[in-house]
Amino acid sequence: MKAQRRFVAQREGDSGPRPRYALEMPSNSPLRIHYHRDFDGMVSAAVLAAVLKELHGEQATWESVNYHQRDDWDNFASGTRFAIVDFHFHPRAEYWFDHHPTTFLTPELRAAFTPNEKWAWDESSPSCPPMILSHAEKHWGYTTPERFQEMAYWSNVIDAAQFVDVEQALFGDDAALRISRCLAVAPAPDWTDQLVGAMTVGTLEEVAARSDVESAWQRAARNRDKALEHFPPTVISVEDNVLLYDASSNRIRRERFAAFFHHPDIHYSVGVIPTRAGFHVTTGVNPWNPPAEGEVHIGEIMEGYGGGGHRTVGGANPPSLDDAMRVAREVAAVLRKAQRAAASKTS
Ligand SMILES: [Mn+2]
Repeated sequence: MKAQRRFVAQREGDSGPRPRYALEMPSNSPLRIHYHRDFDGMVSAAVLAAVLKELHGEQATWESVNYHQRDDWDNFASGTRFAIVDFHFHPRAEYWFDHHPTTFLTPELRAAFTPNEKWAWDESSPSCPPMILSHAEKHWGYTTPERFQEMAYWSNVIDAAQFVDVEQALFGDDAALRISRCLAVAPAPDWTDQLVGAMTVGTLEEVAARSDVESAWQRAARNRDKALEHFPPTVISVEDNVLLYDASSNRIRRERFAAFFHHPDIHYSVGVIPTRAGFHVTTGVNPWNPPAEGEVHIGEIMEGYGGGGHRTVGGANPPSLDDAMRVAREVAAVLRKAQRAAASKTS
């Protein structure tokens, strides 16, 4: 890709390389890996950095990406050599790996992607690191060390919420789970960059044993306990295996699986939570007690409210709190109706 661009630039120019192009494509600047700031994104960055160093002597740097950087995506990282992992496709990315179905921001970007030696996309992968490792083995002759196999395993568990039970999801103290929980209380925005650096050379146990990780974990665990205490008063109703809650107050601490911890018998939860800009309706199947009958596609239901998602989890951002509560009630009603219909069929 880099070589092609130079070739085009020289043909377009009247004679010799154009300064504009030299600025856009600096050949010997370090590669910067931009990664999604969550556990599997961090592991993805560490894996790619370590692989490229081992195979090519590439001295990459890394920095997390934020969703707001999508706003000017065409000019993202302009004039730099970069890779993107576990985040949106960019045609100027020298290396790109992602597993998100929503990775292409426009149809033009979708059309610009074809799998190649340095780009891969697999929607069926539960997380991003296993994709990078299998790509590196297949295309680049890499041999995956045990510590990266372990990180890839935990990336799948965490990113696809494949926890054995709600207790592991909330209280699991494996090194990967401690690191992942810490991210909610990161002491500084560039803290994850430091942890990625630690992951390029150490095991999960070694990263989790850092004193900054240990003290963040203590704080995160206290927050979890408070959030679990805060949940019961937010519950509006539990009917037909569907729980509806209102956690819109920003004085309430939230924990992703609190509904299933307090009500392990339910099949679905529907709730309203605050966001930075407004309110979010979040809907999900209980991963540890999915409905045997009457299953519906949550993402499709949420699309009807301007949102989206997958079969088992989805959300929408209605314009006001009143709208968010109305949407949550309607979604709960749809789920309850499907549950009642299934129950009457089987009885
Ligand atoms: Mn991710």
